Amino acid sequence: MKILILGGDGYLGWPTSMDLASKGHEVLAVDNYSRRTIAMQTSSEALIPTPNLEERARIFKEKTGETINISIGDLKDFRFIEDHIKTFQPDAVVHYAEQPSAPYSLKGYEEAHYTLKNNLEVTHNLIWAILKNKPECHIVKLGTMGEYGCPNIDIEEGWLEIEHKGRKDKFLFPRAAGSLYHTTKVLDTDLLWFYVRTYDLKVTDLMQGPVYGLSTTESDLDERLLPNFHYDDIFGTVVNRFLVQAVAGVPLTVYGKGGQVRGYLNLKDTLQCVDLAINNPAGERELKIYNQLTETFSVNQLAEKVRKAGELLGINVEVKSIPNPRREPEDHYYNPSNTGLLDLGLRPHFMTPEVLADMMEIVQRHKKNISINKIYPRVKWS
Ligand code: USQ
Repeated sequence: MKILILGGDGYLGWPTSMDLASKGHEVLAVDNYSRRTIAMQTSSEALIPTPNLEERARIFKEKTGETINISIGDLKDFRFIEDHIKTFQPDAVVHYAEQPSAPYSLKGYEEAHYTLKNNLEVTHNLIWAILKNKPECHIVKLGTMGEYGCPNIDIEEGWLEIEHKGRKDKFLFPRAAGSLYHTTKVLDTDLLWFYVRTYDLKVTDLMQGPVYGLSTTESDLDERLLPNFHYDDIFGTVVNRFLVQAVAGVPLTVYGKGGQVRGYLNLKDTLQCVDLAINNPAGERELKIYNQLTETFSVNQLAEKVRKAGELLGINVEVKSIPNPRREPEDHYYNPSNTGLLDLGLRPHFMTPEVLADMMEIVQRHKKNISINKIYPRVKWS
């Protein structure tokens, strides 16, 4: 297939580009380096410096013989995205091109405005570029489990059947996001759903939990092919942060009571899920929604897992609760359904102490790059 990856330089976009190119697809990866720019502006640079996209594609070609085509530009410019859809004529688009950090979206007015504008305009431009130039193209959109919040009922996969006063109907599962970033994802879903039911767009929305990991088949070929690995409070997700804190000898920063439960998945499983979504496209007027997670843990359980992984390497890991910079439930019910992708054939890589210890070994090799200043939260929710 011809596959366009939007946000091809990102933590998920780059490994996805390599994975799909290795499977024989014709891949075009697009990015405007927004994450790299924000990382510099906020002193949140990744642990391991990564070459730019052109250079990464060159190294990837050298190692595998496969090609990843690159284009650098801003998808907020409608003509830029339209040109790519017109000339490349993709069968599928994987849309990661969003400002993905919840803390950044709450930093101040400028950051909130940028997140809102970027995420919604890019999604809307993509929709129109597809409708006008390749309406049968399947959009695989990265959503987030955070759209649902933490409801006191089981979380279904995207939809909920409701019986009200003797009548039944099916609706999008209620959304109640915990940050402005997560709210932009809710708005994306609504936009896509409108265009699906009104213009026959084909969309799969992947509701993903926090991802952890570094290793993929392709990134294992050369350290320069590793994804951007963040441990700062802006872009670092909790598991990746804890592993760096453990190596740095900083007590793990459990926010508040640590009873916050989320659905996690290994980076390798993100790649499987995207592949499964591409190979099982939504039909016309169908918005397919999958909950993309493989296991659920509280923050305290994660900290314990990292402590055990540290033991395997002879590292003594301390855990210390700090005041929660976020406004979120710290002790709550959480039971998301996730059978859709498993039924399609997803084979999860679970979070064992060995898996975490392998990651810690990579982090140890780059220990000199760790800056303690980037670890503690710099953004408060209110
Ligand atoms: N947390 C801590 N200590 C830390 C960092 C985080 O206790 O040092 C807690 C947070 O308070 C939260 C949980 O860990 O309760 C997860 O936080 P996170 O920073 O790993 O995840 P989040 O901000 O929700 O966002 C990340 C990605 C985002 C994606 C989302 C999936 O940055 O792009 O959409 O995970 S989900 O969380 O399911 O919405």
